[in-house]
Amino acid sequence: MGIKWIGNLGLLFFVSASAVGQNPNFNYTEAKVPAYDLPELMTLANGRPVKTKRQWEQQRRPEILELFQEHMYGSIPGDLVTSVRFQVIEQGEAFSGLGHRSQVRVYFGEESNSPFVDVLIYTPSVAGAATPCPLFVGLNFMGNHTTTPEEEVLITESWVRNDSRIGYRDHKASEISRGASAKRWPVEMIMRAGFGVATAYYGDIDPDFDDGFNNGVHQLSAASQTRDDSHWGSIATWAWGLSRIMDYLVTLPHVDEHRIAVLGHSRLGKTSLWAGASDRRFSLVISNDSGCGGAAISRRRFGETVKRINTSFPHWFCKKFRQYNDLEGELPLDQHMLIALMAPRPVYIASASEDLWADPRGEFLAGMHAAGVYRLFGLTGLGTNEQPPVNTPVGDRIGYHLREGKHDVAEYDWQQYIRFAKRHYDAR
Ligand code: GTR
Repeated sequence: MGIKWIGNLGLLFFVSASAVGQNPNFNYTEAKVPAYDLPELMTLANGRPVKTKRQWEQQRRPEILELFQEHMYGSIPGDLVTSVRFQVIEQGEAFSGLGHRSQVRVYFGEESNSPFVDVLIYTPSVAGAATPCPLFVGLNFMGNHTTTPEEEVLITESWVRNDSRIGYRDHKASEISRGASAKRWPVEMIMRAGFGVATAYYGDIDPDFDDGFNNGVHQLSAASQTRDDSHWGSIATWAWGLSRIMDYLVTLPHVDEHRIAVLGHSRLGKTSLWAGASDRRFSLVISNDSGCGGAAISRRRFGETVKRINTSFPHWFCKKFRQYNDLEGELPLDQHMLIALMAPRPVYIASASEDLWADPRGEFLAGMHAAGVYRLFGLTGLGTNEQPPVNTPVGDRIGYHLREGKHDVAEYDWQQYIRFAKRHYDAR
């Protein structure tokens, strides 16, 4: 806590926690984390212990998946129309021959006016790159053209958040934002490492505002628009969109369908975790600073809380999740169970030291408490119960690092994801 003297107004006031840019009305002190008991990961609803892979796969895993569907992310409405079709819109050589670029429209439906998501795909043609190649796929926040300087990349016509710094007005994207988030998508570095990368704008799937659930993929389901207590929120729609993108990626001869990793940052890290839990075709799952509703243990009430996230973003989760505002202890689940749903696949959890809002320690602990399931498979999870210091990656089948710095996706993060993915994919 600091004290600030405001010139000759003679006013003294307190500036708390803002040294790290955090909301001062929330807890950032480890000593103030309430005592809590996590729901048992390795005990069936009928009270029996889970002792075999088979019990996990056939009983406990489906139980946990259902808990997350019912109480948190929501379930896919039964009347959702699920057909997809694909159209290649543009392709060519990328980054002076380093790789190949293609832009593909994935339509959610047969009709010409079906909603669609545009997917930008880069695959490497550098010497030594394997064909078919492993690939990272993840959604982006501002449109595909912001992830790259390449001028062929289409500008989204979907709703965007207004932002005068990048010329986003009247919820329309602009040319001046081209490449604005390229630092988060080091495509050249990724391709040099032998990986492909695919991305799509999350707002193509479902615009990120509380809009009564009429647009995006909600048009494909009448039930989705009236929303039962347990029908999906936006995070689940984005995750579903990632699976439809996956439907296309697995058709590509130059991409290895068994080596496709899903990743996401922040709200899109919550999304990559839910996508990985719901769709096991994603063979490796990465959460970058996903925080509350992602990798962080909700019961810790450290930084962002369940009540706060449901209040600021009432459209992200199912309505039932609101019942747990200020009542995290009543949740029949916590986020270590979400991490466990990835097993036995490799999963990576990344935090940043100044990102207290996302509760780095809570993110580490979720990985730690998921280890029991990996042990069933004869695998080591994090392999440690100590959160490591900054810039010191740890872990075996569950990877973790605490990057020094802010809430962001940095080159350092990507270096670790590439290293982790290489280690697991090359071992096959
Ligand atoms: C914040 C939100 C976080 C995180 C972040 C983001 O406002 O509180 O849960 O999702 O947005 O997605 O950038």
